[in-house]
Amino acid sequence: MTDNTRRRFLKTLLAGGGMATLTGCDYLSEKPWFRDTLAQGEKLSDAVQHAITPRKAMAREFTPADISPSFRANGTTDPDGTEYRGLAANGFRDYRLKVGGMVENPMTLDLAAIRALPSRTQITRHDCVEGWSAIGQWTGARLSALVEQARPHPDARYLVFHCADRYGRSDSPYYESIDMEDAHHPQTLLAYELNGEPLPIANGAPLRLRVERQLGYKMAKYVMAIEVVDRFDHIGRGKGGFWEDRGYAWYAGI
Ligand SMILES: Nc1nc2c(c(=O)[nH]1)N[C@H]1C(S)=C(S)[C@@H](COP(=O)(O)O)O[C@H]1N2
Ligand SMILES: [Mo]
Repeated sequence: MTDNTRRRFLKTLLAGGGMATLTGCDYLSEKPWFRDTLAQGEKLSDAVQHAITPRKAMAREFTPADISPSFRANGTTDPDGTEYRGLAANGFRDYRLKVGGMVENPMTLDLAAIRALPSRTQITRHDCVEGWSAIGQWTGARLSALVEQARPHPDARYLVFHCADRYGRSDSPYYESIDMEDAHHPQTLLAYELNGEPLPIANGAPLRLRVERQLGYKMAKYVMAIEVVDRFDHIGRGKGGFWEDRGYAWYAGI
């Protein structure tokens, strides 16, 4: 195949609902010509990126011996809002996670209810876009279990995570979003423990997202509410997340 044919092939996939053809099919990423095309830095749409990345694959997991001596904290490390301060002062006893938007069953859950959900523990590497990584052990509720309880409408597409903090001096709270496929990935957690201890405030207490196959900025800390939506162009500045609104990619696959 010549470069031009390849390019036309990709365009046809994009135009013709090619997602359906590719979904669940990873063979393309194994073809050298296709990898070359990627390496040339072609501007592929998120849809094609998603289709060729084996999204259902598991992120690498590590052993206890690999855990970083200290897990670096980044971004907000101590939210200063009065509501959050009050919750923290009381050991998050009054914390409630709200789950709403396009769901049949809106929910308000305290930490006991979240801890009662099916859980998972995993040792993974966190990669920040700024160029550092840390390995930690995360325990949390499987997001898929929570989503199933909430019963999303059939046309719901994304989960938006609304956080307690305003990063830096921003006038808008931190937020993030992921799609239903990542929400159902077995390693996607609402984590409440780091290295076997309750999640420290610096790392997002009482609850933070782990979406292990993406970069650190996707992993919303201080999650207060989850909104199920079919689009996010009306939230924040419309790009699906605090850093996305400031130029970062929405899909930050690693
Ligand atoms: N609410 C909130 N979540 C956030 C951030 C933030 O500033 N506020 N920073 C993000 C970034 S850039 C990274 S790398 C990770 C850092 O997580 P850590 O503090 O546990 O290392 O949190 C992400 N989630
Ligand atoms: Mo980051």
